[in-house]
Amino acid sequence: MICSKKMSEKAIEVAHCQRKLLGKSVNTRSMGLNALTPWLAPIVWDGTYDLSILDKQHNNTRIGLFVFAVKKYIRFLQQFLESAERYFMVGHKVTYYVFTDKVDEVVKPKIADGRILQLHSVVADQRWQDVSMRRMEILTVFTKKHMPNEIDYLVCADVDMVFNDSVGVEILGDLVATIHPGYFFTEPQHFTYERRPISAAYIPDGEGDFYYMAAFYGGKVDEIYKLSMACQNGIIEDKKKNIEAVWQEESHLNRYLVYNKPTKVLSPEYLWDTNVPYKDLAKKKRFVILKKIYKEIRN
Ligand code: 5GW
Ligand code: MN
Repeated sequence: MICSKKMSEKAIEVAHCQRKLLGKSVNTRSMGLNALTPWLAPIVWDGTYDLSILDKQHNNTRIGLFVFAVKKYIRFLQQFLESAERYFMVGHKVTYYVFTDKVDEVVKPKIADGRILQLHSVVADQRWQDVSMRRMEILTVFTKKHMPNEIDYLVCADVDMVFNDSVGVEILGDLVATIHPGYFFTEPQHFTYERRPISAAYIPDGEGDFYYMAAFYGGKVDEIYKLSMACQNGIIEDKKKNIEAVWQEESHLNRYLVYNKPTKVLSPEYLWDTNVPYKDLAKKKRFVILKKIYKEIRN
């Protein structure tokens, strides 16, 4: 009798600790280590989900992967697509939306059945800052016009990356963003948000939850339409004032996500940087940032 009472007390205590782990941490620096955000969105880590259940739920789901490869970044495209064929949404219906200024130079990888490669021509902006911002403009057009009939969810990715482990339907949600691996343990007041009130990307001190990286985010097509419109409008407003947000479209993305909380947050497993010092943080390094040789790539 006494023994079983003790046992149940122990069980209650353990359950309480587990809930604490899931809930809001008092220490904002380690908030990303949780499995839930304070607004009850899951933070996706390996081991927090059962993929066989999710795969069945997404039996008929159509997924788009949006990627830009203009100018010298076209050199990353082949490896990007080949790694996506190995690891990205394997067994599901996938459409690649590739935007490049040199459609003829694209080396098409072998694409599995049920997967489609769309190549689109896009102008190459002179300034690199404009290249990454141009993605938002193209996103507004495609999420409005073409994608609603073709796919259910869209995932947007940088091309200077490689898939290195499975990335599946566990990442799908209405609005999904990934924690920047470099700001994982950073206090919110030190996030590199746009801090000038004159910019449309402005985030006041005291607001904001995570610093998200613009290299991997996604959601339902209509949600990405709303997101890209908001970011694009912000970029245009700033241009009219002759200013540019500190991290271009990433600043506008972060602003949007402060006031439109993502319904799912991806842990740094989904944006791994081999320069990050705490190597054991991510069991799986699913989508890895390639080191750039700046002199070669920047122009
Ligand atoms: C080139 C030089 C400097 C910055 C960006 C570019 C560039 C980016 C380009 O010449 N061509 C191009 O297609 N991009 C696209 O924008 C790629 O999809 C790239 O992954 C994305 C964001 O630019 P990144 O990867 O240089 O940005 P960070 O934040 O990863 O350094
Ligand atoms: Mn990048």
